[in-house]
Amino acid sequence: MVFRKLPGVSASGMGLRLSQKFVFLLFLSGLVTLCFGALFFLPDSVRLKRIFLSKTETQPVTVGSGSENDAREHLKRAGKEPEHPRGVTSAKGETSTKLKSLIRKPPVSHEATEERLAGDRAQEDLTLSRSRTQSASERVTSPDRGAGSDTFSYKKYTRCLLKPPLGRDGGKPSDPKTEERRVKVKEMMKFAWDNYKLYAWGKNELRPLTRNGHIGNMFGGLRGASIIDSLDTLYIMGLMEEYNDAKEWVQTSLDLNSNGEASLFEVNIRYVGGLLSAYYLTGEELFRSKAMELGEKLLPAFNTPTGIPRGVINLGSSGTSWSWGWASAGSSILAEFGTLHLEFVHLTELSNNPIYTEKVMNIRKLLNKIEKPHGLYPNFLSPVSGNWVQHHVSIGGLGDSFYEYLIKSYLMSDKTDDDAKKMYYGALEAIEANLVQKSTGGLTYMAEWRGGILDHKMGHLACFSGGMIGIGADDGAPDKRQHYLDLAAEITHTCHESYTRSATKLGPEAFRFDAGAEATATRLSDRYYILRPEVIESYMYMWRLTHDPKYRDWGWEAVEALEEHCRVESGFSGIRDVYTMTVSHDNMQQSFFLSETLKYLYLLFSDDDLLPLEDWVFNTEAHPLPIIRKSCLQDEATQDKTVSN
Ligand code: DMJ
Repeated sequence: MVFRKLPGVSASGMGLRLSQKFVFLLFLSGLVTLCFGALFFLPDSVRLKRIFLSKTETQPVTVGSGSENDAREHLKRAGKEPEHPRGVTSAKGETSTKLKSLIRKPPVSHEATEERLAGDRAQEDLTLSRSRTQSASERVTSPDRGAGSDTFSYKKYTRCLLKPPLGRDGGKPSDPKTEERRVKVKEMMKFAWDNYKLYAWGKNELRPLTRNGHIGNMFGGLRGASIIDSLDTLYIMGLMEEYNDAKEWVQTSLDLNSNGEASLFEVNIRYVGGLLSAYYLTGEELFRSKAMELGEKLLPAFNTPTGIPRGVINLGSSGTSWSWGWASAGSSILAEFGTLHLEFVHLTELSNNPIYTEKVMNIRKLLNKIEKPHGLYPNFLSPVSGNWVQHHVSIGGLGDSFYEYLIKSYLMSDKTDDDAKKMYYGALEAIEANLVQKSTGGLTYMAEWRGGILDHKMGHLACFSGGMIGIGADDGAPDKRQHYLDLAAEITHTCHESYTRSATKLGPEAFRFDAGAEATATRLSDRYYILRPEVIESYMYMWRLTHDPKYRDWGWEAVEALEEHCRVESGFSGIRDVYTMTVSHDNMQQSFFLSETLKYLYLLFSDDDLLPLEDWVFNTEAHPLPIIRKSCLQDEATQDKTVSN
């Protein structure tokens, strides 16, 4: 017998019409969604919530000291000496010899490339012209340097630069004294690198006194932080043998399949930033694909009710995320979720996947909308409710690079990102009205704000703000340009004072302007220096903006102090007390020393055409990223398509 289906009648024979069944199913799925959605609004302590939701949405788990600056800040507040975080995770696989033999290429000689370029350059004007046929930047980043590059993304970016990334002669300054200083900085980099290679290869950082490697717990199971952080520094310094070793390590040993718990912020600024900038400088596809792979692993951190990411993420397949255990009420940190924009926008550029930009734009939208006390941005925000958790405002630790990324987002967008511009100048206005102070001795400084009460202290981390205010001086109200340049110079001067007022001529972690103190640390726990870059970073920007020779002299003072007090037999080490000449070393060569401190010093003693600011913005770990010239990039894409057709 053949059963014929009657229209509108269920084949199951339950007697329900198809349309009724559809309505019923719709109702059922609505009910399930509603119940599940309601879980988000339950307090974190409710057991039901913990059963149904992954760690991502439940209460934060303490993971010890968190992101580098914040953890230190936290420890300081607790009145403890900073301790370098320790963590144990599984060791990564060794380089296979087979793979090695496949990728080993003769090292590219920086000098040879430079020589060839010098010949090319004689025939052309290397000023602002961008040639359609073969641009200056394309010649600088020649195929020798970019073997295996993804020609489409890479070429279109390099063609849209106004100047060759490495300048006429690798940025070699014309006056011999400056060149001598630059050579010295390059020697410091080689010394730091060689010792890392000898004693800590593949680990995250070098312990120069005990001559071993440090892994820490900031990067989950990721390894080689010093290698990734050094790639671009080695490249711009022309340390090509070292650069090639680093590149080979990335190819053979950088294992992104780690299962550890990492700081979203630190992985982003050091690893994603380092890989992106290595890609943009060299055109090596390897760096691009590693950056993309890692970027994707960071996305689950944004799975919160507001889209504000949590601070700690498991890089394994679970993708669970947590807030730092020490961050009040499971909050996320302004300087962490506010320091993703530059890298994420570039991840979208290179992948054509809008998701990265959408994630950071969502953060931007929320911050723009939310009410701000006196126009200020507090450091702690709940990723669940989207509200501020505390009213602590700081341009130093916990807040710092959020402000930096606002102005740099604007600059990196070729000055088209008006929201970033508005937010930056709005924030700066509020900072000036509430935080900027003049000491009795006439020093300008940025105090911290605790719900309306000023704490007259400035962290070393806050010293980046001289450079930040400097690079933003041109784009605020036209009548404020000089005012911003003056403010930038004053802050940089104050930070220099914090160095000159110490016995070692290195600056403390935090200095105060109360109880008779003027740019000096009063607490024992604030007296350390861990090879931080911020003061030198501001010297570099102020030099580029003003060409006042004092900034180069101040940078040289820092070099001499680093050599005298931080250089040990097997690398560079931080010191525990900048006020005593019998120094005690902390046995740690931070990866940011290679990525930032030495790079900024090198740039300070180079001509301005080495990584010109017209073309590049530096992420907060000093990794250069190119300005995105949308219309040029579109033209290039059309042109590339026409050619390939
Ligand atoms: C770096 O990792 C970055 O500059 C970050 O924004 C702040 N702290 C360190 C250097 O001090």
